[in-house]
Amino acid sequence: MSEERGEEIQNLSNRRFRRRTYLGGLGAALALPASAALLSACNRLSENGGTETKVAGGGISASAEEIIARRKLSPDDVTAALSTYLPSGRLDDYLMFASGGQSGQVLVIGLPSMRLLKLIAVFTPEPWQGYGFSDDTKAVLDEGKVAGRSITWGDTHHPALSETDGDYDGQWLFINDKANSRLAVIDLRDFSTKQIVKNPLLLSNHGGTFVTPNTEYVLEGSQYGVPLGWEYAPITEYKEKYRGMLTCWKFDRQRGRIIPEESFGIEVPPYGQDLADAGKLVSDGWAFWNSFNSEMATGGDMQGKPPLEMGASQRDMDYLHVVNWKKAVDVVKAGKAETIKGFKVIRIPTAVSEGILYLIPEPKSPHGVDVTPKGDYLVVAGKLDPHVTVYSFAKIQQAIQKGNYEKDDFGIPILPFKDCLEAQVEVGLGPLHTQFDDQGYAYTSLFLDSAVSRWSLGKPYRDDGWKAIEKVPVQYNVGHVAAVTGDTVKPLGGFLVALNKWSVDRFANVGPLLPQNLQLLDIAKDHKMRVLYDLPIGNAEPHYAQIIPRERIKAFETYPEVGWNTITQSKDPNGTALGKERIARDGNKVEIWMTSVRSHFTPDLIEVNQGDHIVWHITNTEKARDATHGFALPLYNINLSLEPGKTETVSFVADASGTFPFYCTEFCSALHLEMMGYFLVKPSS
Ligand code: CUK
Ligand code: CUA
Repeated sequence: MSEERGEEIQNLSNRRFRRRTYLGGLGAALALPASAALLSACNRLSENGGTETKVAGGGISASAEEIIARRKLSPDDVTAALSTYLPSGRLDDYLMFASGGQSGQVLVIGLPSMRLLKLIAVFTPEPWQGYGFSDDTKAVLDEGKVAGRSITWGDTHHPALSETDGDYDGQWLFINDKANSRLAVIDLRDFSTKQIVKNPLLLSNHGGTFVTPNTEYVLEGSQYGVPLGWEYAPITEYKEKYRGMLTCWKFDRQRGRIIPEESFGIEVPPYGQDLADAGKLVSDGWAFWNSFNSEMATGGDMQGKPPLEMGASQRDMDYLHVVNWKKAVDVVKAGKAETIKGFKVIRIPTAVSEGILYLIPEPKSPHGVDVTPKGDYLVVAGKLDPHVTVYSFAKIQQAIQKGNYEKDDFGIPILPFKDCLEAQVEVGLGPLHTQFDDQGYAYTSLFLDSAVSRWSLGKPYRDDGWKAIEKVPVQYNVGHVAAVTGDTVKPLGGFLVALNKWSVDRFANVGPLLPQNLQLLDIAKDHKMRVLYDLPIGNAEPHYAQIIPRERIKAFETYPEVGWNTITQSKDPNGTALGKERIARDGNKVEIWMTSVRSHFTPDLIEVNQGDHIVWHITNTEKARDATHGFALPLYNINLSLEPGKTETVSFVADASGTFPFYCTEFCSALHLEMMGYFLVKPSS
């Protein structure tokens, strides 16, 4: 840009900045609740001057006042907009990793702007990332096969960022697939999925993924009971044969992989285990799962029995499962686990005799259990009870020591409710999930009230005791809430996102299947909570999310070296440097080492015979940030993403003869359209 032109723009923007703003007199007239600082700043600006400003192009620019009037914005709308707006080029302070629900993906959303930054493909093939098209990513998806069958979707619920000392370290992300009891490992160096593990004994999970404070284990609780290994058993044998299982998956940080051989399960009754949380600090070594069907209802509504959900809501109490996972690790090491279908399982009697498993009554059909930042209390929210119930970890330990407990039908000790209870706080209708801030407040979603409750934790968090403070409506039917690092030992507060199930009237009508509504709330300490922004999610139902400060994520800008294998995160033996491209034939196997760089593929002309086995390596030799190429091959259903430095391999049989123009699918350069070549397959006869 010339200096002259630069100055011109500078002057223009100064003039615009000084322009009269709406708040000058309007504020007083409307008795704005907008902050006084904002008002006076705006007043100062307006005193300095400003009439309407001519802008380039000859039009009159609208003043802030005019925009507000034209768009019918209330003062609250204006402060909300100012709280979330990011000028182009300015970066969000936080990243939110939200589950992608039925899409089988993870959504990455910037806060406070609430802009969608990325979709991470996890359980579902995804063309933009070439996920499920290259040999390596196909192999990752194949790890998730169930009894040899490819599953092409996932129901992701609970993302878990890896933790060091109970706080997010920004290195790894885990997420569960509720539908098929699977887990995935995502590497945050490149935001891509590296591993899927299938639980060999279960078909559904829910209370996962949750990590232990140093990510030693990734926890996964089953939801719907089945015989372990899911072989057929008559429903009349539910109590005898059906079971739940709490699985501790060993995570090896060095290898960046879950190690199934070092993982194990703890057998539990078929009580419909639900959400979970790992203990931390004083409760490190323990983990907690709710359950909602201690009645062991099995439905049969057409056989004259109560419908399942009624059967499952008959008792006043269900059971919180209290698990000493550290002791369980020792018990497995001592050889006291059984092996079922190749997987180690601690059976119920062993879990009981070793002091690994306890139950505590909890109010009817609970959903979330959340451990407070110091690890000293557990907050359980019962969907059918307007209170949150707070258990003291110290009291639980005392009750265990005391030892005079009843047992359930499976011989598991039931600790007396009253002995473990610290407080109950009436927060509103349908409480589900709780997060925490840096002020000693807790935030609980209220599904039935469509609201978020802010309530205060008692000592040692706050002196005002356990009590409800305020509620703010959200739109509508909130499931989880996520606050900044809101489930760690150091919650930062400031923002909270309500992940709402229904959006009803919030967005333009796009037909009967409506988007979800993720709402950003300002929960700063100095004022009442308020909703700032609505983000429609139009591809699935997110459940849980976690929010981490942006600077904790140290992702690659480009891959570290040209010829990089993104699964091994090291040099790929088939990485190809410029000038080293080649095609080799060995019998009917044709191997291609190709490079891509703006704006060509080398080689750009390949001829093979019908029936040849093709092994095609492509290395993007670009070093510039964002210089991604794509690779599309028609008919053969191939689309790759080649980020700078990446090497991908795709293997297939050239079983269809013909003339196949391959091309780059990323608009990478002025000659992008010319970035193509021909793959000719000569008919065999
Ligand atoms: S569940 Cu979805 S709102 Cu899977 Cu965490 Cu509670
Ligand atoms: Cu490379 Cu377009």
